[in-house]
Amino acid sequence: MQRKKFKKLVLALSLAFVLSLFTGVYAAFASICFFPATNFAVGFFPVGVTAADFNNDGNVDLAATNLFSANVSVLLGDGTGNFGAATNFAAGNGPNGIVAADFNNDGNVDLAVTNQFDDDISVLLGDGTGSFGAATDFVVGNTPFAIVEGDFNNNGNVDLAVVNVADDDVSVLLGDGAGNFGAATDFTVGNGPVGITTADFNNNGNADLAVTNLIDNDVSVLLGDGAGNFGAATDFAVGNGPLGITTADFNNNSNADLAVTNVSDADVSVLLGDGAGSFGAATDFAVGNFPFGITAADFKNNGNADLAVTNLFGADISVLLGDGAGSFGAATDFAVANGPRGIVAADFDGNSRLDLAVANSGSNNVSVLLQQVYGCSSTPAPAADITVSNGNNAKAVTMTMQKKLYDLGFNPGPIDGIYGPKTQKAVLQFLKSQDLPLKGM
Ligand SMILES: [Ca+2]
Ligand SMILES: [Ca+2]
Ligand SMILES: [Ca+2]
Ligand SMILES: [Ca+2]
Repeated sequence: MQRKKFKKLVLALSLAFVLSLFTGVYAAFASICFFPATNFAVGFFPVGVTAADFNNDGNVDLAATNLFSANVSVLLGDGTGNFGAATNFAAGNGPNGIVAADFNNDGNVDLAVTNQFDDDISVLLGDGTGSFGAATDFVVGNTPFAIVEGDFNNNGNVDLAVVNVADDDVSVLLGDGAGNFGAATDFTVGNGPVGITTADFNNNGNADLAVTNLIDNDVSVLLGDGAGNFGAATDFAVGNGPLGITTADFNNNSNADLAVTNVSDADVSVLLGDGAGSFGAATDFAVGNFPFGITAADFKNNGNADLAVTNLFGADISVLLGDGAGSFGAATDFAVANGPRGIVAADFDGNSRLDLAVANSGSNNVSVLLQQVYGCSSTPAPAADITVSNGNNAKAVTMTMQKKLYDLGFNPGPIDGIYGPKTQKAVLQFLKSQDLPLKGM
């Protein structure tokens, strides 16, 4: 009897505690904050960055291309947002774009980088311990810049597509699933292609390509035929100096959309897709000085895709929260180091909130920015007065808590008002993610 009473009390206290934290979270929901950047040294002039688990320990790792040291730096994550010292693996001359995927279907993540000064790409096969074999190079066009991976011929093997700045085309290389790639097939785009992304823009099950043309101030969209070929480019106007490009569904209508950084306009152009391969007129959203890299991710875990942009001359990044209708709120800027270019979103500290990593070309390091779950407060909000002492409203309160846990990405089991093992587990995971004491639970 005593024990039962004690358990009830503990539950009541726990509920009050957890709900007060949620109050704090929701009060700050309209904003986003990251803890100050932690910088990790890499090679000379890092430009590209990608994230994946290279040593199969469940923690997200980083890889960055060092343009002037002809190598790739790999930093293994410890799952708390920290990274070990960089290990460097040789690539070609001028490694720039980088992509991580499993090219030889052995379950270990591999890397491919564009060698801007060699007119080829280097493929480095991962061994699953965080190490990589010697690079194998495959010829592409003149001055390859950005790179994407996808299955362009629908055979289950990862393929690659690269923009060649000096050739005004895209090289597509089909993978054999054993780590090798066939000869490049080139597809014409606009003038000065620098950025590339892939999605199924016409909803026919075949991957398509979209490319930023820096000189033409537009985006070329090439529809894939599912056999590794692409149709003629259709161009869509954006702002001045389009460079970075990413894709996501910004208005939640299941059609892939595009977002592009315009370096000369200090803004981002968003183009909403019609699901048939066409796009509406660009809507522009202001960001920082010389916006370069861009990534789309749902930072708020609210189902709406957001954007994060590196501002090359601003030494900062701009984050724009999406409203799920294709529009974005005002940019919030976060300091990084000098010359930020590549950017990638991933959950580095395992709290189900997406963080960011940025390659700082002028500082020879990578900035890691961990997202604050409490919005812009570094400490939890003070406890709110929520009373569940009599048990009268415990069910409703528990249901509210379960729903909020669910919304935040923790699985509380059925939202039924019953504080069962699954709900308790979710509460514990939530508390742990906040570095909060588990005493009394
Ligand atoms: Ca790892
Ligand atoms: Ca592999
Ligand atoms: Ca398609
Ligand atoms: Ca859409």
